Amino acid sequence: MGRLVVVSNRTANLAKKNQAGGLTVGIIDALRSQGGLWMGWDGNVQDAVGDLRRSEHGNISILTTPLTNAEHEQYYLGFSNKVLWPAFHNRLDLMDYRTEFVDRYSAVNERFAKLLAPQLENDDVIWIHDYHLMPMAAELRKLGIDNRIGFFLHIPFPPVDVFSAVPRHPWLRYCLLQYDLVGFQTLNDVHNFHRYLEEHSDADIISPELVRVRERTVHIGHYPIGIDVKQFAQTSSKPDDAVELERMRRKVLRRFQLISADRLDYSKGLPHRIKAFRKFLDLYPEYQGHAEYLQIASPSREDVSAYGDIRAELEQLAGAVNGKFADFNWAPIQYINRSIPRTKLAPLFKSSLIGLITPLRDGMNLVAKEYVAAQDDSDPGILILSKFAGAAEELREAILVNPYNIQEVAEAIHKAATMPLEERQLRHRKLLRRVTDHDAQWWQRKYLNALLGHAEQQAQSSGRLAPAEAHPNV
Ligand code: GDG
Repeated sequence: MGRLVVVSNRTANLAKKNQAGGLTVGIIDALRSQGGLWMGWDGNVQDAVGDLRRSEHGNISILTTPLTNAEHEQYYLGFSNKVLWPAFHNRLDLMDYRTEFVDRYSAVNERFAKLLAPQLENDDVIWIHDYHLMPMAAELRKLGIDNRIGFFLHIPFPPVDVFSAVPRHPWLRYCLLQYDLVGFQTLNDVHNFHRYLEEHSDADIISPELVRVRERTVHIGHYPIGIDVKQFAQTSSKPDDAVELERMRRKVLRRFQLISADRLDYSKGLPHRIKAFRKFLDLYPEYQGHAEYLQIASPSREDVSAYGDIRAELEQLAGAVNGKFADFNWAPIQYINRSIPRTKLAPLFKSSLIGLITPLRDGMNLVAKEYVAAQDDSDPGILILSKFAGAAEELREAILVNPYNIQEVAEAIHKAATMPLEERQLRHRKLLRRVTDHDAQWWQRKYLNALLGHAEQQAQSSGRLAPAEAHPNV
C-alpha cells in the first residue's frame, strides 16, 4: 500500500496529546503507520475563497482550507446539517431543503477534490469520511483519479422510505457508488442501504455486501468504530481531587450518580431522558434524596435553529424537575451546558453507578464505549443503552431500552440501581471484552484491509474508470 490520504470535515490537532474520539485516534494511528495526508476544513470562515495550507508532522501532512461565508451557510449548516443530518437520524420533520444548499454542497466537494488531486500519487489509498463529503469520489473520478477510494459513514443510514424522501437522493446514490468500498457502522445500516438499492436502483445486487453496476464492483460492509480503550481507562484512573471529593460525599450520604455526556443534539434524546428520570423519581420515591443525575451537554451547531430550541426545552425540563423535587441539601439534576476536559470526564464516568446513554438515533455512540472502559472491574457501574444507538449491536449486556418509552427507561434505572454486584461484574466483563476487541485501532485496520483487498480484486476484474451508473439528472 502507498500513502494513506484521509479527507474528513475537520482534521485533528496533532500537537494535542490526549486525542478524543475514535475517528481521530483511529486515523492518527493509521496515518502514523502508513504515512500520508489528512485534509479538511480548518474551522475558519471568511469572505474570499482560501488556499490550501500545509503543515508537516513527521510522516503526516495536514492540509486545511477555510470555508467562505456562503459555503459555511449553505454547504455546512445548510445541506450537511439541515438536510442530511436530520434525515439520516429519521427527523424528516426538521429537514430544511433548499436548492442553493445542494448546489453549494456539490460545489464545495468539487473544490476540495480540485485542491486534493494535485497532491495525490498513483498508489495512494484514499479514505473519505462522513456525510459532508459523499460526492468526493465522484468529483475525484471526474478529474481522472483512478486510485482506490473508500467512504465511511459515521451516522446511521436511514430506512428506505426516509432516504428516498431526501431531495436529490438518486444523485447521492450515484455518488456513493463511485467508491470501491462503502463502510457503515452497523449491519442495520448495511441492510437499509441494500433495501434502498433494491428498490431504487438498477444495480445488480449480488449480496447485501456486493453490488455490480455496469463494469464496476462496489463493496459494502459494516465496521463499528471503537475507542482507545487503554488510554481512556488510564485517564479515568488518574486521581481528580474534585471528582473524588464528590464521590466520597455521595458515599457518606448513601447517594449514587447517573451520568450522560452528549453534544447538545436532538438525536441524543435528552428531553426524553430527563422525563424518564423524573418518572423514576415519581415511581420510586425512596430514591428522592439519593439519586443524582449529571447531564453534560456540550454546545453544538448553535447556528442551526433546531439546536437553540432543544437547549431551551432542556433548561425548562431540568428546571421543572429540580423545582419539584430538590431540597435544600439535594438537587436531582445537575445540568452542565458546556464541554468539560476529558481528564474530568473519564473519572466522572468511573465514579457514576449508571451510564444513561439513550439517543433516539445514533451512528455508534462512543460515550457508551467510554463509560464501559472507565469502570472499575471490581465494582463496575451499569450501562443503560438505547436500542437505537449503533453501539447496541455490540453491547448486548447493557440494559437495552427504547428511549421513547419513558416508563421503560425509568424502570431500567431502578433495575440498574438495585442490580447485585455479581451481575454488574458479569455484564461488565463481557462488555469490556467487546469494547477492547473492537477498539479504534481494530476499526481502522479492518476497514483499510477491506478497502485494499477489495480494490485489488476490482483492479484485476474490471476497468476502474468505468462510470458506476449514469449520472442522474434528478
Ligand atoms: C458522530 C456520530 C459516532 C462529549 N462531551 C464531552 C466530550 N464528549 C466526547 C465524548 C465522545 C465524543 O465527544 C462524542 O462521540 P459520540 O460518538 O458519542 O457522538 P458524535 O459526536 O455525535 O459523533 C456517532 C461518532 O461520530 C464516531 O463515528 O459514534 O454516532 O454521531 O468521545 O467523550 N468530550 C469532552 N468534554 C465533554 O464535555 N472532552
